Amino acid sequence: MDEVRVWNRVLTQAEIQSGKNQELTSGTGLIGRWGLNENGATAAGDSTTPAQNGTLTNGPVWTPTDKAVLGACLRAPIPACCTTSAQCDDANPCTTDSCGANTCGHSNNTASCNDGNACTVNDLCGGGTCGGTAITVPTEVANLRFASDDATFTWNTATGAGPGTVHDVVRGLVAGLPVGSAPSESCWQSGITAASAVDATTPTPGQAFWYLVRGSNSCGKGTYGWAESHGVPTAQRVTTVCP
Ligand SMILES: [Ca+2]
Ligand SMILES: [Ca+2]
Repeated sequence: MDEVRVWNRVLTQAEIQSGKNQELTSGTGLIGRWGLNENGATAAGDSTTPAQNGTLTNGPVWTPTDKAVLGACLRAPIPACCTTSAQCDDANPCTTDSCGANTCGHSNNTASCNDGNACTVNDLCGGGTCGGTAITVPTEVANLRFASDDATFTWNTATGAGPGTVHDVVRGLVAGLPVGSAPSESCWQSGITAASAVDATTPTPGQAFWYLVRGSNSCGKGTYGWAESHGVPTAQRVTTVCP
């Protein structure tokens, strides 16, 4: 038992709800109130005026964890019953949680969020759930070509890969072909956003460089493409020099 109160008037529903988890030491019409916070002895003090203190008999045990704390419920909360907005947290970032008239409310918001899906981007809240725009693992980069300066090369960025797509460029020596077999291969550029690069390095006489580009995004890493024989794709080119 705690917070015993006697009133000389009928309380409104709103008054009952707002005061049920509070310590009320005084109030209009509150003619007796025993907070039972003494922690021992035999007196139960009345906080109203004039005080009519009580006497405890039969040795009642005072339990600290049962003490009412202002504005907080120490017992398991009654579902949808609250005194603060924090008590209404539904663990859903796409709803804004609030407490009004001791009742929890949840309204949908449009906050940025994370839907936990690496194959969606620009995740946003809508209708109480989090979702994003679907992207795919980048397709093969096409049309790798050199400009007339013999140093600048460009390619068509992978379609459907969405914002945030970057590129890896592998360079190797022609003498070290096929792809994936020679120590002369290196991850020449990694994670570049542009669909172009400039390599001013000149191979030694009698040598030539080859280049491969792949797309990469949060959904996955694209392919370096396939070797071809008479226009027919054969084995996929695999090299592990780029992370
Ligand atoms: Ca929420
Ligand atoms: Ca996502």
